[in-house]
Amino acid sequence: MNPPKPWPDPSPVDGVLLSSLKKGVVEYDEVAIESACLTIINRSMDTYMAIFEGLVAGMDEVGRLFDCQEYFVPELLMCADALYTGLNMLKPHIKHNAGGAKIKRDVIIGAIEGDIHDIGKNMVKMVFDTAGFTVLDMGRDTSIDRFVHEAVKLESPLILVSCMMSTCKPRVEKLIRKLKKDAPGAIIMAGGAFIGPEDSISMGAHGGANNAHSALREAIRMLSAVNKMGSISDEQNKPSIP
Ligand code: B12
Repeated sequence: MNPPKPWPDPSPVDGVLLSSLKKGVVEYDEVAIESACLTIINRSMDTYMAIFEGLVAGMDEVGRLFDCQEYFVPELLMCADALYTGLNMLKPHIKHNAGGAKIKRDVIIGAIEGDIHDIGKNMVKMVFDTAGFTVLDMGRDTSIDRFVHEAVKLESPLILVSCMMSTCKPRVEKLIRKLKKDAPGAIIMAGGAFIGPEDSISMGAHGGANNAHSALREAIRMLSAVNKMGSISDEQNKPSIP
């Protein structure tokens, strides 16, 4: 069963606008996206929902078209540009919610060395930003040394590693080993196309998640446990959310 979405079901009119965003990404139609975004903003619609149910849903469809060889890399690049056009318009209108559990809120995030995919990483970043975390974004193709350097400097932050390429997974495992040695107080989560919560844990991380919202929930659960216990034990080191 999918975890509940953090927004109510859209109204029929909202649904039409979400479909326009989705179609705009799939058809890399930046003009259509701009026009739908303007209407969404003018209607004071939930822009957070619009990003996930419209733009990200469109990119999921693009992934499917790539898998069945209807789309190739040039289309992917244009779809990504279209998605970012919408994201840049909608992001400033997201309502922030910094309330909730009293926990340390320093996060570092990056896509692992060799991986230039950054849409998923940026979605995860946005969700943590919106929840009041201070996020240091190291971007894509981030070296192991940079991850470790920032983790040590920030003293036990939450570390989020994004990896979309199966060929980069061994590098994520190497990074996790190094982080556990050099920044032992940090909580580490890995995620991406081929890294679900169980994979992340079997690679040595403390937790993982299949999407940005679950990542936030899981991170808050682990950070709260650390707050209570002082460190995260193997027993707590289990994903609670699919
Ligand atoms: C768009 C895309 C591209 C774009 C990326 C644009 C950009 N700025 O990111 C471009 C065209 C550049 C690209 C390039 C390539 N790509 Co590409 N790409 C994709 C595609 C279609 C969609 C990815 C995406 O953005 N999804 C939408 C976002 C929102 O979802 P997401 O990334 O999965 O993120 C969510 C979760 O995974 C999770 N998450 C993500 N990070 C993290 C981190 C943590 C800590 C947690 C908890 C969760 C989490 O939360 C996110 C939000 O909910 C995927 C297919 C797919 N189905 O994933 C292929 C895919 C990832 N690409 C693939 C490949 C092979 C390539 C290329 C090698 C192609 C080529 N021949 O050149 C190059 C890679 C170059 C490199 N060195 O990295 C393969 C990888 C296969 C594999 N076995 O590794 C895929 C899976 C396609 C496929 N089915 O073959 N790609």
